[in-house]
Amino acid sequence: MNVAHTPTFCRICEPLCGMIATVEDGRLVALRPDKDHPLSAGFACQKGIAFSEIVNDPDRVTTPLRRTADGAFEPVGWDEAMSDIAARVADIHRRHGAGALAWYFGNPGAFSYSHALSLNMFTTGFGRRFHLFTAGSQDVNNRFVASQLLYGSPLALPVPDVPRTDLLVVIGANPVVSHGSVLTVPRIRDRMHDIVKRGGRVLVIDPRRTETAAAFEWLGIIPDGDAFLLLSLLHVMFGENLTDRARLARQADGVEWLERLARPFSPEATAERTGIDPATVRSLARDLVRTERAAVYGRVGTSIGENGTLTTYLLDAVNLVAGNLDVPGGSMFGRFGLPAERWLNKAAGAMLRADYRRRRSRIGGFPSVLGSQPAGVMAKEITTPGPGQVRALFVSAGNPVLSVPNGDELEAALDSLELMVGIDLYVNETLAHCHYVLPAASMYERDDFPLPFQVLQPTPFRQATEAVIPPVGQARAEWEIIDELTRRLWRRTPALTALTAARKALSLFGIRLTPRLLVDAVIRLAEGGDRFGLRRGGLSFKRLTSEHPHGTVLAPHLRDGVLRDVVVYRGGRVRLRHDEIAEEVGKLSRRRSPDGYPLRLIGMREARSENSWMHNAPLLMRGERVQYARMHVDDAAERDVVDGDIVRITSEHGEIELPVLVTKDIVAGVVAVPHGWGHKGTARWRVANEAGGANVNRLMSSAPEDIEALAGMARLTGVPIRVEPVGRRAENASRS
Ligand SMILES: Nc1nc2c(c(=O)[nH]1)N[C@H]1C(S)=C(S)[C@@H](COP(=O)(O)OP(=O)(O)OC[C@H]3O[C@@H](n4cnc5c(=O)[nH]c(N)nc54)[C@H](O)[C@@H]3O)O[C@H]1N2
Ligand SMILES: Nc1nc2c(c(=O)[nH]1)N[C@H]1C(S)=C(S)[C@@H](COP(=O)(O)OP(=O)(O)OC[C@H]3O[C@@H](n4cnc5c(=O)[nH]c(N)nc54)[C@H](O)[C@@H]3O)O[C@H]1N2
Ligand code: SF4
Ligand SMILES: [Mo]
Repeated sequence: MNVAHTPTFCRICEPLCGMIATVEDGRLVALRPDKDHPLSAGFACQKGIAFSEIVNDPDRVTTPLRRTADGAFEPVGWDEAMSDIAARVADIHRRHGAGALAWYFGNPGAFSYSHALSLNMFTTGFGRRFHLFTAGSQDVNNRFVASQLLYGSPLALPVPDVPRTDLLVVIGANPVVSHGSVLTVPRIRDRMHDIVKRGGRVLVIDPRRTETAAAFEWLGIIPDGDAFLLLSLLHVMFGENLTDRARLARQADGVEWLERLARPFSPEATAERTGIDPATVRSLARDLVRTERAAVYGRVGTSIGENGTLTTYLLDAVNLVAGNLDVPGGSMFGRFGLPAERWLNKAAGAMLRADYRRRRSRIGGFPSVLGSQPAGVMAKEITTPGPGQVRALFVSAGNPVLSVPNGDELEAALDSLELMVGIDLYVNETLAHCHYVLPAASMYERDDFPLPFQVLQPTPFRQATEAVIPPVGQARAEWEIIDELTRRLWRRTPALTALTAARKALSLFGIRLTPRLLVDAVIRLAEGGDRFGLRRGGLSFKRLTSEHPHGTVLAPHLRDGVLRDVVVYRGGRVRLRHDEIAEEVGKLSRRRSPDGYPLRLIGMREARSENSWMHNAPLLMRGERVQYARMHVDDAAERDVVDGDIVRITSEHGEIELPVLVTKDIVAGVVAVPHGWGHKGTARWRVANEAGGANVNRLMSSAPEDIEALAGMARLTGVPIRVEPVGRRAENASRS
């Protein structure tokens, strides 16, 4: 038997932990944490280790599948599938134009440079009318829009300097479970404990006493109260004259405007909206300014509320005003270190800003964020007649039926499509509606370089990997599928024709225009790269995999004082004043609380789930895991509910039933329910289907007026609900 132990890295979530893959005769049989990885240093979580079960899952799709008349799937050859798909796309395009075509790009797609780059070229080829939807409108798109407003580019993303900070304020994130997001810090839990060990603090502001809050300090907050809290922090920093005004004037324009904006929001005035004692807010404001190295960090919890772009803007504003932006231990910017990076940022920023202003979604008129539209309106884009109505939809690496608001509406809409094609490891709840399901190579079956995460690392680090095993069955990497589709459709648009011509021209010189060629160029031109031979011993994709299989640290820390390079506005100064922001602040006082829904729903992530897609791995489902709704003891007592009882949770938009766990570790009036459950995919997702549970997003609204205006983000937290008991559960509740 041929056995190899190959260093590589996990790409389920953002720390990208180093892994050793045990490969026997071309089969991935085990994964273990890589002790020689400079940063993850022998850490991997349960999901990462269980991934060999996903690779070898008997329920996995390993041949192309075609839906038959009776709704079942039958295997079909690649060529037959691709020629029918291409013919049908061509036909729909000829009859209705590019506005009839759409693609939903899910979360795991962001972890594959080749998938992301090839899709980008493909959709660009079809022009501005092509509909691109991504998981970003349920996750992070307001982070991009806040950056665009403040720094002039959606790609300027600040990260907390976790290795050096002495006060980390975590708002609406749970890194002990999530392992960090829009922030690549392997072993983040240990790194946070280091802060405390060196005499610092980690304060977690969250409606639930999360696993992170329990390990550090917890400050409870009323869901969606963050904008009020952050405005109050600014109010105190300005009002008590804590800020270094000379420094602020050097870094930003519009400081007086921001000061006026925050003036009405004293901690006393906002206490009712945050549930936080004014004295606590005042002392936090002072600490943030007076602690030499302090940073405020927010994530999903601050993004998916009613005014997430405003909240995200305010997180950065607090860091700026406290003197914590672009300084060691504060909120810092990573860079690729490309030649002329400032110029490239400027060009990209200007292009994306223009796209944001010009390109609007047909339904709801939402601006385009990195070329995408809100997935919340995808169902209506499919069902609303007129030019631009979606008739053909591709879904790669996504499960929007479970991940976007109002999955029922989306499911019904999917059945009206002329063509639906999925590219995935599984036939999930969404792909069950496809005409064709194409088998994707998993992360260990493709080469990789984590392109978007390079600038999100407080410790600049590079690692690349070749495929560890060949694709299982007939699976293919997404870029190859997209490449093949392009080859079959190249006469459709001038841009695709040009792409194909460029490809042919290069092939004359023996060069294949692939995503690999592009990413290799980025590695070689970026910091530490070989600059195509100009820098001896520098990095390339090849050199990374052959000479640094465990990865290599480029520098111990990020450089500070780079604001002028990162901000693409004239003078490199942060721009605080925006009418859009003032409008969002105006909306805060007009928030609606419907009668009859006294409680607020929030989400939570679980250590052994990854959104909707790892519930078929037996290792992760051990101990009969159950999806629970967690509610406060007082709220439970009031409704005569005890542990294990089944309750009905009703919002204005839908209802679900779940067993309850009663807890003191949540702010009273709040109920927490994890998303990604409620599986009912095809018979293939056997373990997941048996796990039961409910799709919490049935409670969420997909009405355009409920979608956040500036970034098209779904509202998935702070949703008004009521809870009533419907029955006792026979067996004892087991904690998941
Ligand atoms: N184990 C595991 N890890 C994951 C994932 C997973 O599903 N499972 N998913 C991955 C993905 S796709 C992402 S984007 C990241 C997300 O990474 P995180 O954002 O760190 O993870 P969440 O658990 O979503 O954290 C959001 C927190 O916000 C809190 N919250 C909810 N509403 C509010 C509010 O109004 N205000 C405040 N202050 N807090 C609020 C919630 O209680 C929760 O603790 O995690 C990634 N990692
Ligand atoms: N209520 C509520 N809803 C939420 C959230 C929340 O906090 N609360 N979080 C939101 C967030 S942050 C996110 S990111 C979204 C996620 O939403 P989606 O991205 O729509 O869904 P996932 O559940 O991540 O499904 C990923 C799919 O990709 C497949 N897959 C895995 N690896 C690969 C691969 O290499 N190639 C291909 N082609 N397929 C692959 C999996 O089998 C799975 O079917 O959910 C969002 N929805
Ligand atoms: S924390 Fe777990 S899932 Fe995330 S990268 Fe590391 S091993 Fe993979
Ligand atoms: Mo996400």
